[in-house]
Amino acid sequence: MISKKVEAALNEQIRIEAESSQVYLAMASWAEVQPGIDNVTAFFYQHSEEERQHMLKLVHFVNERGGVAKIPKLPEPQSTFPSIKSAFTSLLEHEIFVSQSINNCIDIALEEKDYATHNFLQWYVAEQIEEEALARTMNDKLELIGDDKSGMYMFDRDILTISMAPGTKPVV
Ligand code: OFO
Repeated sequence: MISKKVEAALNEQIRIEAESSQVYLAMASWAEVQPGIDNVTAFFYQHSEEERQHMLKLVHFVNERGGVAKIPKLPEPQSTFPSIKSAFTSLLEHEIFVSQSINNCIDIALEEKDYATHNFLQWYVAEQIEEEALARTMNDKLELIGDDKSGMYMFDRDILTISMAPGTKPVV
């Protein structure tokens, strides 16, 4: 059984995971109408889908542990980006924010001596380490590429492979 405090923290995390899914869906839709970045588009769609799975995992956990999961209302996400680099910078910043929010949930679980929730959240800790690392790799590569069109061509060609490299996680 989870306490009201843990329930509230996990419901806030449900909102954040749902928002992440929306934010990346908006990036995917924006990317889809930009020329020549089909794999970047696929990456954002897959990432959005993953975030939805993260949300669902929390919904089931809260309900199974005697709480009530809340399905949140979401604000409209940013729908246009000045560049591919700026979309990936937002992605990295967003992942850092999500990691902090997971840490906050863990602090509350420990305060409440809720070791089951603490254990459950370790999956999210590992996930965030991988996602932050992946987002940093993407940003570093885009920094190097700058305005070079052939570099961008290769970035799009390789993005799905990069996202499955050792030390990062598969995006499918
Ligand atoms: Fe939910 O994994 Fe990142 O944000």
